[in-house]
Amino acid sequence: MFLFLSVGMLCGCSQEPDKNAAATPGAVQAVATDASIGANTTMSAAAMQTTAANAAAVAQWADLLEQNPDAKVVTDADLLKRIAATGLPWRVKHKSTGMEMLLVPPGVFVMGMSPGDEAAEPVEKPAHEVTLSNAFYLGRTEVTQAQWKGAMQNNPSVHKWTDEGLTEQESDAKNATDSLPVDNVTWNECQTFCAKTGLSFPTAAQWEYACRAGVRKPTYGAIDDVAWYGKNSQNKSHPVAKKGANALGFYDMLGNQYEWCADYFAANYFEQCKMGVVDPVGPAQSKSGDRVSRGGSWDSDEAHNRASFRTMGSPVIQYPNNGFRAARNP
Ligand SMILES: [Ca+2]
Repeated sequence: MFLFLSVGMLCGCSQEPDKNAAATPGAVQAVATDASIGANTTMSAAAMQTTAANAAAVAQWADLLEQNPDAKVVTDADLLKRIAATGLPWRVKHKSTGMEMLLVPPGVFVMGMSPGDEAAEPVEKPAHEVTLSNAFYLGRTEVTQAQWKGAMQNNPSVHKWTDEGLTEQESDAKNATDSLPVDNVTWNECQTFCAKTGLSFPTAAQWEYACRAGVRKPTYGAIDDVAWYGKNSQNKSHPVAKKGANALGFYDMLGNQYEWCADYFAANYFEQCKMGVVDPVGPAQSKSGDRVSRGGSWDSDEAHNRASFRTMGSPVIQYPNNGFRAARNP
């Protein structure tokens, strides 16, 4: 079992920076508060002009599930208002993959270290204001093995366990692992998936905004309630959407699989952003082409399963603890 541990994977501990190296007394930190999160829900005239066209454009690639946000799912009242203000459909089903996607409204948030978060590492500092100008859609769950197989006709995942005691071959034959998140997929392979399906990676800023869903704490709920991580995962990934969702309705933003983002990784990138940034897309390049990965995983400890934690991986290496979540512009 778990042969993957010996075949070149980077486990959570080796993929991630040494958290013991994070103790940097006096490191520059911008103190962020919930009050600093913008609350402007007024749509500009230009935005109103394009909303109808955007809604029509959404119908080209997605089927409508629910037009208006459900207050039982979007539990943050401000975000609920912002979603409604876009005029765009809230919950849709991506036609080519069957993926359920939720609208994330434009807004302003504080990215990086949460106030008082002693686990924050230098790469999470300084916290800084980020404006996201445009609404976007994001997968309600990590990309599943079923969705991957449908688009790619293969399944590189190493996690194929079920509760039914099946062999891997039997499990494949019965599609018993379809609801597990895909893992062991390189950033480049995920890019191919996106190209085939008309989807994209979220930027790291979009990812963190969606993960926080208005929360300026390290996690959006008690860790055991919202995440499969080292202490509760039994050393494996789990079917998506079994833990509690965040205030936008997204599952497993923390834990289960790490999630690739679009951005190149640079350890000091937040220094460049500290005066505030609009629609950041990350540094222009990185040392080895490394890409950002977010959210922690089934094999990482609590300190890595935080909204601001960010790490990186090679775009050509498969990591059994790394999958992704797809995004799409309206
Ligand atoms: Ca995840």
